[in-house]
Amino acid sequence: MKLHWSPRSPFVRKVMITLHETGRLGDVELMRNVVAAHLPPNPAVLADNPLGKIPALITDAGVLFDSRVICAYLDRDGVLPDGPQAQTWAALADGATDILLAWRTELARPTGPWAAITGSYLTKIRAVMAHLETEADALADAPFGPGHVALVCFLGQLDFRWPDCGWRDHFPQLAGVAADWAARPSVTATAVVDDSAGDNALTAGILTFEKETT
Ligand SMILES: N[C@@H](CCC(=O)N[C@@H](CS)C(=O)NCC(=O)O)C(=O)O
Repeated sequence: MKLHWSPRSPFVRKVMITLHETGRLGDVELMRNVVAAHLPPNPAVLADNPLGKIPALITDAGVLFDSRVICAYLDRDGVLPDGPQAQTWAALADGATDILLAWRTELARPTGPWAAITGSYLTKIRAVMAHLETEADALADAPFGPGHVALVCFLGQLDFRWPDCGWRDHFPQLAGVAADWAARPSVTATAVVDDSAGDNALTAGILTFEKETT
């Protein structure tokens, strides 16, 4: 199998964690691709995924996308316990990750970001984090599954692009369970790597959490 891959992509990371957890890492050849919503679609990716997005997995049975489809395919033997709760956590995490990516794109807009939409993103991310704080016990009690995989990648993206947002101080229960996930070999082995450093200052100081949410 071949995977359209980037070390910076939170959605690709879901696939990489799943490959580690299922012991299938050796079955996949990684193909480095640069993609971004505001760049012309990468032709190599577009040829396999008309949406121009990664991850996309090339298998003998055809090309698979998106990350949730790929992860389900890779874990067809059920190593990571799945179910409606796990999928709901995955949907929440993926939706929040979509927001973080769209927010970055908005901040890169040459004419400046549209304040109405970045304000909406901020409100939603705060709501997601407040919700996850209330789910911390349930997350800790549930076996590590597809929802946890997606949450690791969402929180990893938050740490990668908004390293100073201080979410651990505001959401200590979530920080506690996230620290347990961070110790898993699949998670440490897939830490985000910025192989084109230089634009991280773009988001500095934009995302903060309010005292009321603690
Ligand atoms: N729902 C998709 C989202 C994938 C996605 O947004 N990937 C980003 C990279 S992390 C991408 O390919 N962006 C390029 C674009 O939007 O054109 C999934 O779960 O795989």
